[in-house]
Amino acid sequence: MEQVLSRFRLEGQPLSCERYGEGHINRTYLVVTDRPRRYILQRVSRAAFHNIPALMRNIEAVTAYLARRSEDPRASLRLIPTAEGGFWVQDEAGEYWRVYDFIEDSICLQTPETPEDFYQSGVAFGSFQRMLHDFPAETLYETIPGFHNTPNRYRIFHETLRADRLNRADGVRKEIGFVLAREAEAGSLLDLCAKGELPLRVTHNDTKLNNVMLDSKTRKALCVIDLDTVMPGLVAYDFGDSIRFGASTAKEDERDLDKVGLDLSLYRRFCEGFIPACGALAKKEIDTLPLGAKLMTLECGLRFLTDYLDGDRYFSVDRPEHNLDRARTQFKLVAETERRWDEIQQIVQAFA
Ligand code: ADP
Ligand code: GN1
Ligand code: MG
Repeated sequence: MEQVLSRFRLEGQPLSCERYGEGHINRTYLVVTDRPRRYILQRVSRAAFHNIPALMRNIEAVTAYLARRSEDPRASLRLIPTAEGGFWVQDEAGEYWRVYDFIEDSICLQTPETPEDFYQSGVAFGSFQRMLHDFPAETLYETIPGFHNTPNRYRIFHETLRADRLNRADGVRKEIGFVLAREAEAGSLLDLCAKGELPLRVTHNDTKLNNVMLDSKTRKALCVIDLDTVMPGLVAYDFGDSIRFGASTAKEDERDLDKVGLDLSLYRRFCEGFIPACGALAKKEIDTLPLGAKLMTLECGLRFLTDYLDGDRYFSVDRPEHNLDRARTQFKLVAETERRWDEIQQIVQAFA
């Protein structure tokens, strides 16, 4: 790690470098130096991303674009240049590394402590989308092709189920039945997009609450992080993924499913932050937000279940059934979404 760090233009000498945060994809370290400056060092996941130099070009372009739009240096991620020029290095094992400035005086939450926190994350992700409204989307490389293409996620699921490498399928027949019963709906957002009824925008695509930083003093939205999946997408993806994670009454990997439900007051509070911050959304876009929340939750559960069947090769896990526990919380949330569909429609339609 020392060798990797020495290739970046850091201020001061690194004193420590320790694992940090709760992301499921990259390997993140906090670097403390002998100056006041601290940094985030990340090893970018090669399991998730297949062209990391192109991914880094996206992030360079997006962060530079955002930095020009705000005077607050903490309002956008800042990449640290390398001694060789550029913003990433590759080590002898072929791993790719990057360094960001640590965003000081900020907090990153795993669950909202108050409805206001969730509202602020809505403001952050909505503003992010609005600020990128004029960004030249065609210059962005698609870091994970078909990232939110739910029918394609089903195709991968079927392949993985057929292979059943670890003979885990028999133990999860109920979960398999749950996803199969909902396969017909999977393409509904993409169909509307293909018919020209929903516009493609530049979206974040991974809008979990722990991908946004709040100011620790004011608790206002500060900065959106984790830009690996910024790609053209639908507004319903960003709305949906936020709701999936933040409007749940339990953590994503809660084992006691009785604790997992939808908090509709949080759902409403997120709408209040996100929808106005996006700027002008078409009526059809607003109408499809609840569907986005349902599909993003179903898709995420499907991805966790697929990874469980595949031997946990994509998402980081801390225990053998971690991905299965995660899949189950998502399916419980989908079932709750179906049960409370009319109430949800009422909440969202107030913004149409
Ligand atoms: P992953 O793709 O694995 O989720 P993230 O980029 O989201 O990786 O980083 C993981 C965690 O590290 C975040 O949830 C956040 O807590 C922390 N983090 C990342 N970048 C910064 C930063 N620039 N400043 C402060 N904390 C950060
Ligand atoms: C991953 O990287 P992280 O932890 O913010 C994943 C998301 C999932 C999420 C589930 C690139 O997000 O798509 O929704 O886990 N990111 C990628 O918690 O696959
Ligand atoms: Mg993250």
